[in-house]
Parts: sequence; C-alpha cells; structure tokens
Amino acid sequence: MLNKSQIDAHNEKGLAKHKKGFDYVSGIIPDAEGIIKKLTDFQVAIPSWALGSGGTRFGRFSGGGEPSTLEEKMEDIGLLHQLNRSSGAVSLHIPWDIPTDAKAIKSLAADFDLKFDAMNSNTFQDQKDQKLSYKFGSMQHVDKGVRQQAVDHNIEVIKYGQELGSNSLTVWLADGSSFPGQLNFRNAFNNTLESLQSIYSALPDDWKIFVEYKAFEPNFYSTTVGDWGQSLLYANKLGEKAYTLVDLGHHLPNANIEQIVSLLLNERKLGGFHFNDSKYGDDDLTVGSIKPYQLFLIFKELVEGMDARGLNHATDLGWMIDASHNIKDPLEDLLQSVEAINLAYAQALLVDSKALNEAQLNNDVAGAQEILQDAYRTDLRPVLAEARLREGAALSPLGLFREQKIRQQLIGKRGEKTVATGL
Ligand code: PSV
Ligand code: MN
Ligand code: MN
Repeated sequence: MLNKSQIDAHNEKGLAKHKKGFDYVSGIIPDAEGIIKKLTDFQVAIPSWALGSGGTRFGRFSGGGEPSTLEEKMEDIGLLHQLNRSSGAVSLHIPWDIPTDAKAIKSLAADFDLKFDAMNSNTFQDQKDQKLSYKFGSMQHVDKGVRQQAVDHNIEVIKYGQELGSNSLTVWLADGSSFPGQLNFRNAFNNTLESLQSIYSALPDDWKIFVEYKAFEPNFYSTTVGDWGQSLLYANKLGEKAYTLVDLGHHLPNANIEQIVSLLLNERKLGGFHFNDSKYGDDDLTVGSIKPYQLFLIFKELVEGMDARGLNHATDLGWMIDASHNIKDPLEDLLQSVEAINLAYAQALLVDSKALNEAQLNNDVAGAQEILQDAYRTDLRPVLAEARLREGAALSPLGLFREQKIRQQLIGKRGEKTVATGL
C-alpha cells in the first residue's frame, strides 16, 4: 500500500524541522545514539484483534475497511510496521485467527518482516460447534469434561503456534464467580492449577507460558487468576517455563503497577506485557493517553530490573499492545500506542541511574524526584523520529497514514461495512 518513494517524499518535507529538533536534543542528552540503537531493536507485537473497531456491550460502530481474514490482518500489521519499523510482530488469538494454511501465513509474515509473538487461547467464549459450555468457567470448572476441553484447546493452540514459529502461549481466563457462595475458591484454584499443569506438560522445551491475571470482568465477585499474587503462585508451581503476564488494565484502581513489575522481575517471573491505558477499569484505551507518567515509571522499573537481571530488553520479555476500542480508527490508535510505548522506553533509558542510586542511598527524596522528572520532561520525540528515519520508516507515521488516505484506500478495497473477527 505504501512504496518507498512515498515514504521518502514525506520525510523530505519534514526533514529540516526534524533536524533542528534532533540536533538540539542530541546535544543535551548523554547518549542519543545508544537510545536509537535500543529503540531500533525494540519491537511491539500487535494483537490480531485490535485491527477492527472494538465494541462495548452497548454497541459497535464499524469503521469500514476492516480486515476480515487473517491475511488482511497481517497486511494491516505489515503496513504499521512499514510506517514505524517498531511493530514487527503479531499476536494471534485462536480460534479467531486459525491459520488454515500455516505455510502461506508464514511466508506472508516474512514478506512483511513480521514475527509471531505469543499465541492466545480462548476459553472465555463458547464457539459454534463446541461440545461443553464455559458459562461457569473453563479450567476451574466443577466438571472434569469441561476442564479437559479447555486443556485440549490450549494444546491445539500450541500446535498452531509451533507451525508458525511462535514460542509462547498466553493464557487469560475469565474464570471466577459473580456471586458470593457460587464458587469454592480453593477447589477453583486447584482445578485451575491441575489444568494448567496438563498444558505445561505439553509445552515444548523452548516455549514459555504466560499466566495473565485480571481483577474483575466478566466475573464481578471473584476471579480465579485475579491478581499478580495468584498468577505468581501458578507460575511458581508450574515451573521455570511459566511466567506472570502483566496487562496494565487488569488492576484495581490506583494499584502501584511499577512496584509489581519490579518485584516480578526480582523473582525472575515477569514474562510479558499487555499495554493499554485506562481511567476506570479494563478500558483498553490508547497507550499513554491517560497516565503517561505512570507508563514512564513502569518502564523505568522494567529497564532497571531487566538490567539488574542481565535480560535483553528487546527479546527476553513479550511486549504486546492489548487495546481496542470504539471510536478511533484502529490503525491510527495502534500507531499512537506504539509511539507512546517507545517514548516511555526512551525516557526510561535516559534516567541517570547512577545519580538516582546515590540519591536513594542518601535519602535525598527531592533529588530522586528531580532525576526522574528530568528524564520524563525531556522531549525525546525527535530521537524516536531519527530512529525511524534511519530504518526507512516515516518521520510521522500518523501524518503519512493520513496524507496517503490509507483508510479510504482500505475502504475502497474491502468495503464500507466490514467486521473484523475479535471482540
Ligand atoms: C482480557 O481482558 C484480555 O486482556 C486478555 O488478554 C484477552 O486475551 C484479551 O483481552 C482479548 O480478549
Ligand atoms: Mn490482556
Ligand atoms: Mn484486558
């Protein structure tokens, strides 16, 4: 949909202004080149279910030109990656995105320079030809038959992932209860553990399993993997290939997510991340649109904790966006989310960790705050743009998306009334 000369022409137009900004900021920070290198390596996976307009339980407004097949979803992600060179991975949800011809999907991914990130299973909905219902849970269910069905589904998802070259499975369960007395908590926990153990024993040696937690919704009284403590219990009991996955929207209000991240890294049990933003619950809003300072603080802990553990920022954790909503163009939304993630990451890289450590040792509270806010308030957007420019991406991905009227082109190709599979 985009060719190199269109990207070059766009960049040419913005070059003089960009150069001024980049020259200025690279002159006042210690290591712009180091940040550019890290940004170039850092890729954020796009979930296949975020490419269509998400609905709420009150309705759904289709945006038009949405992808209706897995191939079209890959095309959309390929386009994002062309625009920013930071979205080089895709995360699939089964059965929404069954790769019927895995070879063809793999070669399409290679054409777009995309990798397959974590595979996601789905035992929170009943599918058309499904034998037993998940109405009262899946892995926690009182009926062993339902539990086995959920286990079998996850093993099938691993098989699809192996065909595509993925090496991780994310399990998010809607299991829980909506009313006091509905569930025996201990039995629900133990049934879930047993089910996860069966999946774990089918996990290939070089795979990881991520146990995602969520405080509430769709159940409103208890959730069986409700917080990071419960997830960590499962991950510890399962073994070294099992990790906790943090989704930013899955906490009770005001939770200190940066502290959670820090401690999980300390335990070597942080496996992956779902980025989004929220004001009230699991709102799945654009990353960085509501609480950008919190996002920066989280990244500061990620960088510090990963460095302390000798982990590679780009490859040792699964980074994914998990946002989808009602009123924005989903591709524009994803471009904004990736930009916000990269910005918070770059700001965290800028933190003077040596000075911060000294301030902490001296109980210099005001000094510590200055160090953090100095990094946060430095405008690093030209550094991000420079990283894109060098990789052949657009100085302004969203600007180019609009200049080329890409949504209108997609509507022309796919139609006005389209519905992408997913939520
Ligand atoms: C649940 O709210 C969640 O965050 C899980 O990651 C799911 O897999 C995803 O959203 C899509 O439903
Ligand atoms: Mn999630
Ligand atoms: Mn969620």
